[in-house]
Amino acid sequence: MKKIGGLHVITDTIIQSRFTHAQLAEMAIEGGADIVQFRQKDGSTRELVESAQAMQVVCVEHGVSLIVNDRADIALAVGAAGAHFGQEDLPIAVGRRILPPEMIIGASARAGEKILEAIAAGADYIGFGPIYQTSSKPDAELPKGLEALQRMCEIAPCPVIAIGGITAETAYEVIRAGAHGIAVISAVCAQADPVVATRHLCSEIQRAKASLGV
Ligand code: TZP
Ligand code: MG
Repeated sequence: MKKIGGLHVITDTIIQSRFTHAQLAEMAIEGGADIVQFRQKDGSTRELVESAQAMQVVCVEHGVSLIVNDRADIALAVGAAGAHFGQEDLPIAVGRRILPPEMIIGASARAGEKILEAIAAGADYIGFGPIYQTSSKPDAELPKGLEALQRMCEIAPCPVIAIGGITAETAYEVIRAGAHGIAVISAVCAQADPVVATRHLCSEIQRAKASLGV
């Protein structure tokens, strides 16, 4: 069984420019993140490989999994633990065909039937959102809310990672709604101290899981 952690921190150098991807990964890991995800929508392939490679060095050093958003080639090139594909990215079945079976594949799914399709095609976990309003993804859909998340978690035969506008104030209710974990950008990358922010998120996730007895 592949380990899909409870806190995925997605590194972002657009919403903030104080830290590089690798520095953010280092701080997120120090704060307790289970998975860090490299996500960069522009820049040359050369630049992306270099940033992802620097993150992978940090991840290997600390025994934390790196997931690369969208780019199976970069995930393979740097020896990442997995890749995450959105609904406009590589189809999950194609990703599964070109990535080794031990690699984690995450799939964004917007609706119940998409979850089942993604799992049938080989996804190991589902990303669902945005749960709340987000300004980190300009083309994000309208917020789906906790009730939709709860329904998704009931349908999904796999871990569901909730995303979109989740903060330390809302992490508790998101996990209580049934999510296996959360993925965040601004709640870590845009905070004054990303290490402290990550720690706070971890403790809220743990508090929610303890309240559910899991
Ligand atoms: N996919 C759906 S919402 C989102 C992505 C990548 C952005 C999440 O960023 P934040 O800052 O945690 O709302
Ligand atoms: Mg994408």
